[in-house]
Amino acid sequence: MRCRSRIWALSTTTSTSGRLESSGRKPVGPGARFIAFEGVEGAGKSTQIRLVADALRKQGIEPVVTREPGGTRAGEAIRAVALDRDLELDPATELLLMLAARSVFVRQVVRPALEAGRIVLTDRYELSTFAYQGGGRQLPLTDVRELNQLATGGLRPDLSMLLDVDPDRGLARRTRGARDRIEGADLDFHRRVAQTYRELARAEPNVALIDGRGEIEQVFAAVWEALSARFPETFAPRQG
Ligand code: Z5A
Repeated sequence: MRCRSRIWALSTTTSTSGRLESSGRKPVGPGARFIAFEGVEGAGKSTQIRLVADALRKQGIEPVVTREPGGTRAGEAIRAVALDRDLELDPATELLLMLAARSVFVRQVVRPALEAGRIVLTDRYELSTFAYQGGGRQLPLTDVRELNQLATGGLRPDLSMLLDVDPDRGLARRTRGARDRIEGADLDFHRRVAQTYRELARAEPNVALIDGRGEIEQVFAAVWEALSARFPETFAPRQG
């Protein structure tokens, strides 16, 4: 089992309310929130992001909905390479591709949106890298974190919603066609990813662990409750 101290290593926190201002970058706008949705394949991230975005729109708030790897033209091009099942990529190359996509994503999408006071909902961010390339591919987490720090400039989500489902259940939910390069890895890989996510949920700050096994509406209620517990001014508690 991966030891907790490795998970903690180099864990610095710079959420939107943190060091952005003190590091000399433009301050984030009022109301800015950076929220990541995380979990194994089929955990329900895209579904829950759609529901949260719809609920925000009903409150008159238009969130920035995006994903990783991707979210920018360069990032989508990198995604196509990273997930191409006809390519043989070693773990370090895979890591560097994910982080190249993140670097441009942070600079072109996330920071400008936060500076404009927007809510950013992203399908995956740095916990994916810790779980997939650290846990799944078994690259040293200290290296993964150090390189991630370079890619993000230290920008961390205000909250990561970790939708917890067993990988078997997640993979069984999939409805798309052929598996991509990472989806196609063996079940042990996906189990290591899920296990690392659970360890991260215990060790990292600002992670909400959500039971993703229930019906979609049930999971959404838990997601919204976690968001409104943390940001009641933005995610109004639901009635009834
Ligand atoms: N990756 C990485 O290795 N390192 C990194 O740093 C980053 C990414 C950033 C990107 O895949 C791949 O990149 C991913 C990790 C790797 N590879 N894997 N495996 P992605 O994020 O684009 O796609 P995904 O997450 O792997 O798969 P997904 O299918 O999009 O998962 P999802 O968004 O969590 O699920 P969903 O689309 O919301 O739901 C899937 C189906 O389940 C759909 O039919 C839903 O209607 C259904 N569903 C959703 N919720 C429920 C519930 N609660 N009950 C029943 N059915 C449900």
